[in-house]
Amino acid sequence: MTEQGRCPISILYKSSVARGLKWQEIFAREIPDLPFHVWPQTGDPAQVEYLVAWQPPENLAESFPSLQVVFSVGAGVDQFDMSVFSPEVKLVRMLDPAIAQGIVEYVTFATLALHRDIPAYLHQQRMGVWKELPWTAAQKRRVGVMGMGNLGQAAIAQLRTLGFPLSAWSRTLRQMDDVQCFAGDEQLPAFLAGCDILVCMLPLTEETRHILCANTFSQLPAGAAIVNAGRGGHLNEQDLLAALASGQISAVVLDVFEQEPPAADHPFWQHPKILMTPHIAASTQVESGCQVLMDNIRRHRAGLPMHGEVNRDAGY
Ligand code: NDP
Ligand code: OXD
Repeated sequence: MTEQGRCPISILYKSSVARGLKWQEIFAREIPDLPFHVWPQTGDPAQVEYLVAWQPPENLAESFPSLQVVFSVGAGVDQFDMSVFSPEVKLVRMLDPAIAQGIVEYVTFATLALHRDIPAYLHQQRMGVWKELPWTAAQKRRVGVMGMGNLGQAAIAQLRTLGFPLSAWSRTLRQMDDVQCFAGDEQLPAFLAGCDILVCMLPLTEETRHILCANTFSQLPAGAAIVNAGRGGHLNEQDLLAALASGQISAVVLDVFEQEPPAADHPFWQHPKILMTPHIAASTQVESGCQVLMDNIRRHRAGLPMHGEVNRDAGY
């Protein structure tokens, strides 16, 4: 990796130490001349050109003057305060195929759970009630996905095999076979009006914070259901409780929360219309994530664009 006459360079990893040590082993095997340090070990800070982190260390610019790229260990980058990165530093999100696989599984599970009234049946089970609820064919259950990026599109491709009529919404207009596509704020009402199940697969940005709010719920068909596997910040929790109480929203599956874990007395824990999971929809895997990172570093060294470069103006 080192070129003649160039100062030595290194990578600094700052996240779960156990995972970092595994990545270090893979780098030592596959790119032995690129030192890989696991925080709090940093080696010579002046040599750190690549940072792999969930949360970067403080005083980034002063501490690591040669920094060129910050890689998120996850698909999301909302945890980063982008103002701390100098404009020349590139920011890259993780496009691990294992994350896409996890999201495909989770969105399929959650959509089917809502389609087949599983939250209501779980409640009935706890109450000792044996009662059949009305059944709706998948062909009559309209599913809409907010976010048509790497993960939204992967989820849609799987949902298509189950026969649901599909629509999707993004910032710029996208196209996918057999999917009715909408874009931008202007087309949001038309998109929402056709979603019996709404799946949020958006990144969290200033524009998407609290997008799952009373105004959005009121534009869905009465009794619609929601999956949130994006970020907790997408959901206005008080508005959701009110919409569940009124029946405007019938049930939800939530993987992400404003505060994780929610406080012990949070009303979501015991709510009969809420199915909760502890932010497990998908996560970066050691082998595949490391391959994606190594590929991107090679691309950067070769002057090529990296996969997953973040548009800082858009915030994702
Ligand atoms: P991408 O950047 O690939 O795609 C984002 C999509 O959202 C794009 O289609 C984009 O539109 C759309 N979008 C962004 N802003 C807006 C807006 N204001 N209005 C309408 N559409 C908008 O992201 P990924 O698919 O890789 O990931 C999405 C998110 O999933 C992550 O940011 C993360 O928060 C979450 N996630 C959750 C996990 C979990 O375990 N629960 C695991 C991994 C990720 P356009 O196509 O026009 O750019
Ligand atoms: C991610 C996540 O962003 O796990 O990768 O949420």
